[in-house]
Amino acid sequence: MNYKGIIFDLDGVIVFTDKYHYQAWKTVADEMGIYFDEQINHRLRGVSRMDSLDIILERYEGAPLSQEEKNVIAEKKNNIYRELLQTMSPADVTDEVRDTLKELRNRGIKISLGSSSKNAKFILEKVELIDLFDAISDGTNITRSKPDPEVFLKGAEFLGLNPEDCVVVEDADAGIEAAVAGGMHPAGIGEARDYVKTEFKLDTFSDLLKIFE
Ligand code: B16
Ligand code: MG
Repeated sequence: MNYKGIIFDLDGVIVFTDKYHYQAWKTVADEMGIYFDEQINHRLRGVSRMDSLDIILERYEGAPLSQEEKNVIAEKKNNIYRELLQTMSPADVTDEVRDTLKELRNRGIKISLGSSSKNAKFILEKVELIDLFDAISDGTNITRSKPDPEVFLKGAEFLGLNPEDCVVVEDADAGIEAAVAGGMHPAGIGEARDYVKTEFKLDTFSDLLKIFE
């Protein structure tokens, strides 16, 4: 099969910002007296900011919060998170990832991002990868979170490709589900490698080159 495009999840695939999400949510949760640990943080992978807040608030024992109050909390978390992202640099991306992206481009494959994050562009700029992407589909152009396929369908559309001509690279099961729901071909890395619906199992990032030979 000759695939024409590839759509990458960001966190957990290209960069690893869970630790920053954790620190930022932890600061907010501590201030509100809400229990929060690494295990709960793990449930936030690939989940949108507001859905992440709802998961954290499952353990909140105060009076119900209005939408406006929730927005304030989410914005506070995001400000802390953005401060932490400021420390990112090209050294936060491995040579393997950078070289593989370049080689995919050399082979004429179109590359898009497909991330739930509204900070995706900022992160790609900080690590100096933005120029390797032909399109960016992220949290700023979607209304529904993974496992809904919207973010990946937009990615394919931005590349001018049909979904079935695209491979999606994901580290979260919900992202694999989203790729399948969108009619794309999921490649799983990390935890998603062995998910039941993963079509291509990646032991390492550069294994992607085998799909595009
Ligand atoms: P933001 P991905 C996701 O990115 C993260 O995995 C998830 O933990 C985060 O809550 C979400 O982005 C929204 O991020 O607050 O920056 O908009 O894995 O889809 O690249
Ligand atoms: Mg991810």
